[in-house]
Amino acid sequence: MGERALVVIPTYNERDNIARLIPAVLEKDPRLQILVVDDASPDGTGGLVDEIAASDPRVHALHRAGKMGLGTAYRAGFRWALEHEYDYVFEMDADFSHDPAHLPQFLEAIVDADIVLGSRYRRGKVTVVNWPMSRLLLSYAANLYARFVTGLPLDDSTGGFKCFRRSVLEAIDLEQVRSNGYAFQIEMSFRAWKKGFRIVEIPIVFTDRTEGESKMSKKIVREAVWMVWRLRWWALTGRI
Ligand SMILES: Nc1nc2c(ncn2[C@@H]2O[C@H](COP(=O)(O)OP(=O)(O)OP(=O)(O)O)[C@@H](O)[C@H]2O)c(=O)[nH]1
Ligand SMILES: [Mg+2]
Repeated sequence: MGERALVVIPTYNERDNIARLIPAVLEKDPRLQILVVDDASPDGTGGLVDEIAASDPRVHALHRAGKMGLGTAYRAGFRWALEHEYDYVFEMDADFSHDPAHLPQFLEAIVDADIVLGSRYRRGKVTVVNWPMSRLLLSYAANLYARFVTGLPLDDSTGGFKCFRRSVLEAIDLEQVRSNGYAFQIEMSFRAWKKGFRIVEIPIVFTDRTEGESKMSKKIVREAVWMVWRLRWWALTGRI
């Protein structure tokens, strides 16, 4: 049997986006399949994905009872991917900030890596489109801060467009992963880095969402501010 890759896409009220995104992803490579993890979106995203999944065996849906955050959605998706024997597992947003055109580049890079990260700040070059300056500065500063506190040698540790080799997800105890917002991205990469996995960053062009609403909150930022110190402490005390 050939290689298979699962693109895990968490959704909350992304009805219009997901209907366009699914075909755009699937056409990029025959190895790609999709798992949408929907948190009972009030706009009916989950039902729409069920309809698409019913007629396309490459599309799958996982339904959760209510909005429980990005980190737990990904962990549920990762477990599903491991149970169903996928070789590679992607994280991807539903809002077209992550351009499906980059998917083949990830599949190429993962051949020589354990994790491939889509980087918005590769070697100091910013490839973000349409963000207000305030948001760009916050994100860029958050990355400098995370690198300073944790030592994780990445240009973009908070980005959410990534690809994991199956063995990475098997090696990380997903029950132990604590963060749920942007910190989730840092925590996954940090745990993998500490275990000696090879992380490669490829440049991506990140475009701000044009449809649907943002779920970014102060709570998510606050979590990340504290979480990096916790990660550093856990590594120092041998828990990671
Ligand atoms: N299942 C699930 N998905 C979520 C949750 N929160 C956010 N998402 C999805 O996660 C992805 C990223 O969320 P976004 O709202 O785009 O977050 P962001 O990219 O930081 O912010 P904006 O693009 O500015 O809105 C999107 O596909 C969301 O629909 C959640 O609690 N549960
Ligand atoms: Mg977004």
